[in-house]
Amino acid sequence: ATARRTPEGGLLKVDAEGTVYDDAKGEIRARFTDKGVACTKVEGGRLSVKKVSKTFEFKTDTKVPKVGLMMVGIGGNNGTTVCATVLANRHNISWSTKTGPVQPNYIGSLIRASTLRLGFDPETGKDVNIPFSDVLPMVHPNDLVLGGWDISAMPLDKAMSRAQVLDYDLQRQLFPLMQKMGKPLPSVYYPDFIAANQEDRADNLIEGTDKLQHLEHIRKDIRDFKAEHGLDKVVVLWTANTERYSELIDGVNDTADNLMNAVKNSHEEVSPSTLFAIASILEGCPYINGSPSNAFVPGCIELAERHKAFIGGDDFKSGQTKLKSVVAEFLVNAGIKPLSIASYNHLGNNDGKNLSSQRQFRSKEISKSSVVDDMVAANPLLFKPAEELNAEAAAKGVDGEVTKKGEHPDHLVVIKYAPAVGDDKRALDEYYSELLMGGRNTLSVFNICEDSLLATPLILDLTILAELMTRVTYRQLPSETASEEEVADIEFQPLYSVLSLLSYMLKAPLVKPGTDVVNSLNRQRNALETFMKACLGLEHNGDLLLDTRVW
Ligand code: NAI
Ligand code: DG6
Repeated sequence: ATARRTPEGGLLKVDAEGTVYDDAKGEIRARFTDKGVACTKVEGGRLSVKKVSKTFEFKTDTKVPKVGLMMVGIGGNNGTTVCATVLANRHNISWSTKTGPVQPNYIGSLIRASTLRLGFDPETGKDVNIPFSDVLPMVHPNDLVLGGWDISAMPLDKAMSRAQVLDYDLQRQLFPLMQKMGKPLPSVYYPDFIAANQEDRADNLIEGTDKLQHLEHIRKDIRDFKAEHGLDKVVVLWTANTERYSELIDGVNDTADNLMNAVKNSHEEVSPSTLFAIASILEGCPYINGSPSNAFVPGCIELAERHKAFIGGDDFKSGQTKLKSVVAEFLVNAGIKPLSIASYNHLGNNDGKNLSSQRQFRSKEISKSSVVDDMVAANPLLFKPAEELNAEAAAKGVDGEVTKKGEHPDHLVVIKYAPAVGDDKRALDEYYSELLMGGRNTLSVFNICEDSLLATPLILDLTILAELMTRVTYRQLPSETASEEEVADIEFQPLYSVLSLLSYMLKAPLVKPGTDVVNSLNRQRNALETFMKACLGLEHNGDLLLDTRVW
């Protein structure tokens, strides 16, 4: 069912003022008014609250292009599992396990395996839910052309076996297809960025040490891949090893120009993941960072803005963290106060081996730790904000600022490498919370994650959504009722470069500088639903369901 195709011409046609289907041009244009509430602090700590709104027109190009997905780290567990999953679905390969036959599918994909509530049936009053993939024209994962780079030269059929993720009976049938994919393209390897224990894998390298030449090499790889397969678009996605953080150095990676100079000078702080980001930006390809590194140094974000290119990151949010963002939000929104969140996991795949090195672990620790920050900050009734803590300290006679961070639960992240469990990561989380009248609550969760099987659908969703977002342009209108003549001169423009709408799939979402990160999984999903409906001129259905509440 998850591999079904949207009926020709789309599943739905919106019949609403302001929504126009232009089949000749291959576009949907839709007006949407974004309504909000502006709250300004006035004297006495009160809030002045005003309704505000902005009207936009979205234009979606409805022609689904031929898309290539180039993965950096294609020979790894995620990379090979993505290839195997797409091939198994494309060729409808089923396989036997000890519990019976299994059909290929895209379970775990928001786009392919989940639905959203579009509205209700006026005859029955019942909800009408449709697959995400049917809302707007999107690439089908079976149609993605796959390729990419790896520092390991192992051919992809053998690399799939090395990963030890998929059942043998499936691997056996996939061998000839994976064999046809050959071996990964050589990549750049700057040993200081990943763990020393990865060195024995690095036998497939772009020659030399000149980073500008490396950049040009990668750009050419993208152009060649596009030409060879007759592609309209390429999405580049980093699913290679977690790198240590690059040092942020003024004059090196703080601006786009400085970053380009740093590449020219082969500066040691330009990481492979940043180099791939630059190459993608310059080739006009969306670039997604699936690992927790700071590939998107400030200069890289500025470069993307300058080229109106699309970037998204960081770090796939697959099992433990997805659940944590839900449980933490549940507790805080229930008015229960988490005092500590202690997360432990052990895993035995190559990712775990790389993360057993301190600097690479630190990158992961940062991304895993940030996920509850906004929920905690949203509830000053439970967690005192920094200003309150500083005021309390001042009242006790302490001079100056004591903290920049408000009250926060202790948050511990431990990762251990245990080769025997392979890709089946064990994740344990303990939420220790304060209850009514001094009570305590302990919630323990044990989760066996099957890491690459959780990450693969995310990789497909990120690719499909990033591509879709390249086909949506917008313009802001002077009013909801502005006439066609009044708006004729307003140009459509692409969305902002940092695709924060991808946050649902990412642990440490990259957002427009200066704006808030939203970690709540529900809010992230709502944002996506609302955006897709807005492209059709539809209001998002809240859960007010007034018809069911009134006579
Ligand atoms: P893996 O270790 O199996 O695969 C990574 C691949 O990248 C390896 O084949 C390695 O040879 C290659 N590589 C390393 N440096 C490279 C470079 N400079 N250029 C090209 N290739 C390079 O790891 P896995 O499990 O596939 O994970 C990949 C990344 O995704 C890691 O950073 C991991 O932390 C991240 N991630 C994985 C999740 C999961 O659930 N599997 C979830 C969240 C993030
Ligand atoms: C151990 O934490 C390895 C990591 O790469 C994770 O498996 C990965 O980041 C997924 O993490 P989570 O928290 O989303 O399950």
